[in-house]
Amino acid sequence: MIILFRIRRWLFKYIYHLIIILSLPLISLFSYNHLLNNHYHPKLINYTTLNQLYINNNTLFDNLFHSNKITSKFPISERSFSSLNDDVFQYGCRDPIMESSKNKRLNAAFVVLARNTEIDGVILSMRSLERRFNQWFNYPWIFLNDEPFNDEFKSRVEEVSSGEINFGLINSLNWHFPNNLENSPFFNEVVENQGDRGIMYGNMKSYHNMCRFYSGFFFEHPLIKDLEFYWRVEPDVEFYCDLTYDPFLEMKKNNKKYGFTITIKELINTVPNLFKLTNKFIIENNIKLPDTWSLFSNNMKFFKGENEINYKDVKNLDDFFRNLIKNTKYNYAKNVINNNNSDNDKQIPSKLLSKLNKLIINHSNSLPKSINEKFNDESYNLCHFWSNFEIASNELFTSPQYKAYYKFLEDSNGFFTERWGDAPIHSLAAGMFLNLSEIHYFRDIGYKHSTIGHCPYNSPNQLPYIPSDKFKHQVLPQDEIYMSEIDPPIKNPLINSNLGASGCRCRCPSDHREVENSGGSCSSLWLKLNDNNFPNSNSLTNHQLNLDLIENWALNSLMDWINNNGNIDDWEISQSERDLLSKNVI
Ligand SMILES: Nc1nc2c(ncn2[C@@H]2O[C@H](COP(=O)(O)OP(=O)(O)OP(=O)(O)O)[C@@H](O)[C@H]2O)c(=O)[nH]1
Ligand SMILES: *[C@@H]1O[C@H](CO)[C@@H](O)[C@H](O)[C@H]1NC(C)=O
Ligand SMILES: *[C@@H]1O[C@H](CO)[C@@H](O)[C@H](O)[C@H]1NC(C)=O
Ligand SMILES: *[C@@H]1O[C@H](CO)[C@@H](O)[C@H](O)[C@H]1NC(C)=O
Ligand SMILES: *[C@@H]1O[C@H](CO)[C@@H](O)[C@H](O)[C@H]1NC(C)=O
Ligand SMILES: *[C@@H]1O[C@H](CO)[C@@H](O)[C@H](O)[C@H]1NC(C)=O
Ligand SMILES: [Mg+2]
Repeated sequence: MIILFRIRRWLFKYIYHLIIILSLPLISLFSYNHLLNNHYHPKLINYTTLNQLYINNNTLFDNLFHSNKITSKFPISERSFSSLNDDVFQYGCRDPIMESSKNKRLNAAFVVLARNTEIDGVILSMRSLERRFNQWFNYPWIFLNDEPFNDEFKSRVEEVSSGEINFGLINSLNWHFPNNLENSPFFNEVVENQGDRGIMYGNMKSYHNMCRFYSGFFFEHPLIKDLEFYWRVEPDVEFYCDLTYDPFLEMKKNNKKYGFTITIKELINTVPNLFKLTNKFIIENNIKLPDTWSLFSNNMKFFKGENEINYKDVKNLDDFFRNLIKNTKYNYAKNVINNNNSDNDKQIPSKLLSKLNKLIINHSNSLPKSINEKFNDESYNLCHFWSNFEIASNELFTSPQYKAYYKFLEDSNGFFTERWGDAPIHSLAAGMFLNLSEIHYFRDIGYKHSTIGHCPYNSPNQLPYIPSDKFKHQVLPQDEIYMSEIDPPIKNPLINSNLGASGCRCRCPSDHREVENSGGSCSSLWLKLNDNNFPNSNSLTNHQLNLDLIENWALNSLMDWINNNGNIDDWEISQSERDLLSKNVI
């Protein structure tokens, strides 16, 4: 049974990562470079044109931001993320020995939830993090488990850590669902059923326990509850760059409450009702949403009309008109076919009829999945911060508002009837309770979990590596040799200023595929929302589009076209008509 679970789990994981990798765009920056040299190189591009990205005309912001020309010329990984809201704390290296002697450690620690069996993975993560950061800063490690840690686990982590070590047992009440639930046939059936439906980790009871624990309880554990900040670490993760300053200290100085390195889209079948419920919570508690909310929601408030759901992915005016044309053809087909009864005097030519039927089939295939139903004119865009790396303020989660949110979710039973990850829950909480400037993208931290990774370009500002006296040198000699050679720092100052190259002594794997450039990434949305010129949310929601009126106008225009023997495929909305519509209604 266990083996079966493992295989299934492995398969889900494999497929999931395959999907994300396949969605990497074709712009491969590294396609031939890595054959010549094992280092990671950015392509040399004339970045002067990047200045054109700075836009003063708000109405055009999305048009320009999403224009294919710009995105294909400048992959997300080659853009600077610096803005008034957020920027990396350090471009390149500081002297970590000086940093750690000059500043006192904060009340902060690493938090690792793990099983005894995962000791090898835990050691790999610890070696990497000790070598890259903690040898100079000596923050404590806290290990949590639902069972007592064995002696092997305890002694092996001791060999690697330069900081204090603490082991904590998780209260069974916080790990397990309430007894009457967890042992009920209903519980077992819905959990088993998630496996049958192919939901990743859906039928693993322990995975549900883990996600629920990380959503509702870890921050209250006696070893955690008094920490100011924590850094969450998982087994088998790797860090690609040296971190030569204290991230907790910088978070505090800059009033940051939540830090991430990777933001991607969640699998929808794990969270079909999470967003709807969250919206209900927002309404019931009258929560005033900060700018961060836009990072997680498809807002359809702009489009008012019967078919507004069909416009949920519209990003700009061109997109809007493309959708309008598609939907008008569909509306026309639907009308014609519904009226095709015997006493209709006009017979529809069979060729047109089959075309219309195809249109209808195509349309229903492209309809948004009903699983992600909209609520309050919004739906979840599935973005979330990957919580396997998290540097955050514990206060965010011990706050009464977060606790109320957790209780609301717990009462809905979604932690077992669905397979909510703690990542989307932490993220939606950040979306409700933090503004964008309180969130930090640790873009300078190179990080890999499973097959997904982020690795920054090296800044010109490099310093030699000097190990600390406290370093326990548990890194394998060949790894130390590998790390001693760093990726060539960006030399061209023109490139440097636009690229935001921030890495300190990074060495990215030669086959590294940057998650920022993948289709499943939410980095571009983060970049857009944080742009200094991004219009504030009020100016976006004050306008509404009367879709019914526009669709009706378009349908009449199409019918005129066809009555004048126009071919349905050729029907377009002319520029002057577009201008008219934009002027009158938008
Ligand atoms: N003690 C304990 N820890 C667990 C259990 N299940 C998961 N964890 C830990 O919870 C964290 C997340 O679990 P993972 O299995 O890595 O989940 P994931 O990161 O979504 O999936 P992977 O892609 O397999 O890494 C890891 O630190 C695990 O060690 C459990 O049953 N007991
Ligand atoms: C980069 O492009 C700008 C504008 O097109 C041009 O003026 C400049 O000479 C170019 N720089 C280089 C190094 O090619
Ligand atoms: C913004 O763009 C629109 C459309 O191109 C243009 O009509 C308008 O004058 C521009 N406004 C400003 C302030 O540049
Ligand atoms: C429309 O009517 C014609 C003639 O009665 C019939 O052959 C055809 O199958 C009908 N099409 C639909 C979609 O009902
Ligand atoms: C339906 O979709 C297919 C594949 O995307 C496309 O080739 C075809 O032209 C579409 N048909 C119509 C009538 O839109
Ligand atoms: C974000 O929140 C902090 C803390 O509440 C506040 O000090 C800051 O002014 C806010 N910034 C914006 C842009 O709203
Ligand atoms: Mg993991």
